[in-house]
Amino acid sequence: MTITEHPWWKTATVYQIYPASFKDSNGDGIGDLNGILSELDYIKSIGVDAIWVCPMYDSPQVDMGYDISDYEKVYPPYGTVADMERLISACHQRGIRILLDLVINHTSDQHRWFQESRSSISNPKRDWYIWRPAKYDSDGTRKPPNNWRSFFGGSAWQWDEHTQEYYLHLFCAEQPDLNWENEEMRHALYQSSMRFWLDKGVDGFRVDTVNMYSKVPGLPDTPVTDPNQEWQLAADLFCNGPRMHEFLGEMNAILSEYGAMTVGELPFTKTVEKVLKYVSAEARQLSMTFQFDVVDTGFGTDLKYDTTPRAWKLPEFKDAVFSTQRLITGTDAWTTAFLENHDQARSISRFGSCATEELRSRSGKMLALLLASLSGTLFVYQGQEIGMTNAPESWKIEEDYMDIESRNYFQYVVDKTGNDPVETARAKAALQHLARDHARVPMQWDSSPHAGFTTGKKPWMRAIDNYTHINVQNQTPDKQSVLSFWKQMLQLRKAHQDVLVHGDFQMLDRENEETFLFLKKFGSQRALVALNFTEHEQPFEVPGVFENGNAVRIASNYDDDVKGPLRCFEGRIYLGMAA
Ligand code: ISL
Ligand code: CA
Repeated sequence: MTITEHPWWKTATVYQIYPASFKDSNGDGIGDLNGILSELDYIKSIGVDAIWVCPMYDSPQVDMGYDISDYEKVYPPYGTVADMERLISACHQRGIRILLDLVINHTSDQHRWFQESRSSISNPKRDWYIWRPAKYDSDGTRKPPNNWRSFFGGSAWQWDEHTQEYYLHLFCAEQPDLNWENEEMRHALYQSSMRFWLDKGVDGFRVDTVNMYSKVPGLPDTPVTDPNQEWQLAADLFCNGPRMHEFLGEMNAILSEYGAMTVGELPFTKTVEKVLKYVSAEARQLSMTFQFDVVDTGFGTDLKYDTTPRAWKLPEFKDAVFSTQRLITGTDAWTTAFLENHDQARSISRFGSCATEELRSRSGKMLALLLASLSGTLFVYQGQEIGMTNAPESWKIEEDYMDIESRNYFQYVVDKTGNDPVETARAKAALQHLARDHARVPMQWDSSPHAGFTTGKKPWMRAIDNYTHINVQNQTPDKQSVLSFWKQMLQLRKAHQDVLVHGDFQMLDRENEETFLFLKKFGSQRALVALNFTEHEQPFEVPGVFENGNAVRIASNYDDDVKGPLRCFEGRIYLGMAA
């Protein structure tokens, strides 16, 4: 099959699993592969086609497994390679495809390649990572080679006493960046990280930070955008570098031997022309990418958490959706739809409301309806299907938040402001709204202690107390639950896949700050989607987009088919033919 005919992944819904927090099978408080295996029938029952398992490789877990010390081993608390083989075949038996997370911009500093690389300047693997001599100030103070900031705060360079040079780490110091300029490294990496698992039958990869492998030659300073900070965000210099497409071409040659699909994470890439170079079928680079436009809504411009809760207006959100949807209009490219993953706070807390149980359920269904009607491959994150929420304000950053990004940011604000109460309270509010931690809590299975995630005494991360009423066991038999609604929406999406999955997106009410109306078009088919993003009734009339004004309401998060105003967080889909 050529890539331009319909491969399986275009109409697929992918369910993302965070191994540490999905299900603990042996009571040690850490989720594991056998836990995933035990819930495959549940996953199948949602109506998804594939799972994406976040890194389950051996790792010191400084960044929750995105710091890999051995691509060919499993982190022992999660299980073994044999458990992975069982999981792969159990998925396939059920007709579920399985994607792994490909993290190859960096390894852990505990990977044997880095251990060798740092052992001496003349080691054959020295050049497998990015080493540079120090710079010195006029007064002789040692300085890193450039002014780049790491994503987790501080300089992106770490001084190595032993060999008296710096190495580059775009993420934490325990995640040294691989040197993709070194061909020998690249081929060893493809073998260990890709072929090893493709040979075991995995169906593809979610590719971590896929646009950072090629950096601008010479690694120059970036212009100072924030004079108050010593280290600057240098995304333009380490994203989408000159050799990116050559490297992806090499990878694609291997991936296509196996017919594997890829979904690459594409941060800091906003222009359509740049994105298309990664996702057009003809370019043969990646099957699709994750654009950050939608999930970045409300983030601080320089530092993600330098913001306040809900610092966005609906037109911005709509523009962000449009920028990802438009990728497929008049092109041979493909796109994705998602509102959550392990790096994002919960979508109901960000874009809906959890002020009451009624609002949580209503807005959660409205967001499900939105996602089900967007074009591209749909990704659902564990817990999203039951409408899980952010952790409450009572949680303490220092005790209950576990993520290195959250903790480092909070410490940065404390240090920078001398523990100013107003500034630290603002930082806390931003984290309560946007931290990655909210997605990483234990999955809420039932109302038993720790949400039924573990039979042990203590999960690695605290469960959110609302598990007593928000859980899989409650929602499964309840026809009105968020879970039941998700199941209906995924079926509906399949039943109308031409217009819902493949259709062209047209925005209808960009300036409106309360409602979101858009049209999906496929041939002469039309689907109108109307969403109320507020608790209050909003005026609405079906616009004149349908032939003879004939349209059938095919979905809503309210039972009765009312034509007039949109009620509290109401969402509707109407189907008809073009006027
Ligand atoms: O960090 C960012 C902004 O704050 C993003 O732009 C970042 O590039 C992106 O989220 C990368 O995330 C991935 O790689 C990280 C890991 O911590 C994340 O969990 C993973 O999804 C490092 O491997
Ligand atoms: Ca376990």
